[in-house]
Amino acid sequence: MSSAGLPPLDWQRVQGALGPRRVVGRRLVYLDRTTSTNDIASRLARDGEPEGTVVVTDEQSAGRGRLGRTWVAPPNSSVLASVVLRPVLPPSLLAQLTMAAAVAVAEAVAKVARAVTEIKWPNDVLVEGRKLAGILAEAELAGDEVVWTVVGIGVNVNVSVPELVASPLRKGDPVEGCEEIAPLLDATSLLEVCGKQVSREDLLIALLEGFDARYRQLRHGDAHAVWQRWYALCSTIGTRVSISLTPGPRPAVVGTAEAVDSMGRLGLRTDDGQLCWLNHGEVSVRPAAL
Ligand code: BT5
Repeated sequence: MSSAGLPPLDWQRVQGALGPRRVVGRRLVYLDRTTSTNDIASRLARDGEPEGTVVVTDEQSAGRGRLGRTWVAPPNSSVLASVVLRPVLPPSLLAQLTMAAAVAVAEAVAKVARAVTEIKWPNDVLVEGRKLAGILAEAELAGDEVVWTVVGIGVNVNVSVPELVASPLRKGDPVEGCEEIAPLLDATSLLEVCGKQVSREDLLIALLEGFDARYRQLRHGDAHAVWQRWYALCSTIGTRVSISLTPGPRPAVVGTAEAVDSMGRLGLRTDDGQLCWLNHGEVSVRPAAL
């Protein structure tokens, strides 16, 4: 099982399958190679791009995760997409977009690959505890308003774990690169899960259709429906977790994840009985020993 020799994305097929009466996927911008789809989508958004445009690529030279981390994907192996949105939401509710995207990934994977996924707070989609997909939302704010937001989604499709581990990490940053290899050993892909290649086009079409439906729910004031579906898929609630507050060498907070509210904050019951509300921008989560 290898990603060598995989064909480029048939983006015309994706474009043709997306009907005109939608928001997400209204326009598709395909690049065979780029730095990061989030970079391109942010630049388009800054230049006034209407919402719904999706930037997709087959290869990123500087794919990003949160907190300056790297996202790796061998060429032609993955779904790498960023959606420009202009939501009428206060910045405190931006996590709802990440939730909508995570639900769309989970449902697209169920539909196209018949695989059961779970969501790890705040933004990972896992299969049997292994990371299949990640979401990176970035936004420009003006005071209390969101000017634009870009929701970047990466899904490991036709790639094996050894190939992910062997993928070049960010150039010129070997120390951070090494620290980022260990989590890749806990990654998975649809190739690994299904034992055969999965159509990236079918997955991307289902993903964009699902994201469009969820985004419409948010626009029509039905954030509760998105949150409810997300909550049902989330495997973090009820588990013991260790949360490191980053950046900086502050000690981890350990407790039981008790709830996630509509702002996407995790309610952590610490061992002294206090309930702390943690914002997803500040933490990384690991399972904790009992
Ligand atoms: C994420 O960050 O999970 C968000 C990833 C978003 C990637 C998409 S791809 C399209 C768009 N353009 C971009 O440049 N980014 C978005 P975070 O939770 O910080 O996870 C990053 C960590 O996951 C890294 O430190 C690695 O350890 C690990 N990782 C990197 N690549 C991975 C992969 N392909 N599969 C699983 N884990 C990976």
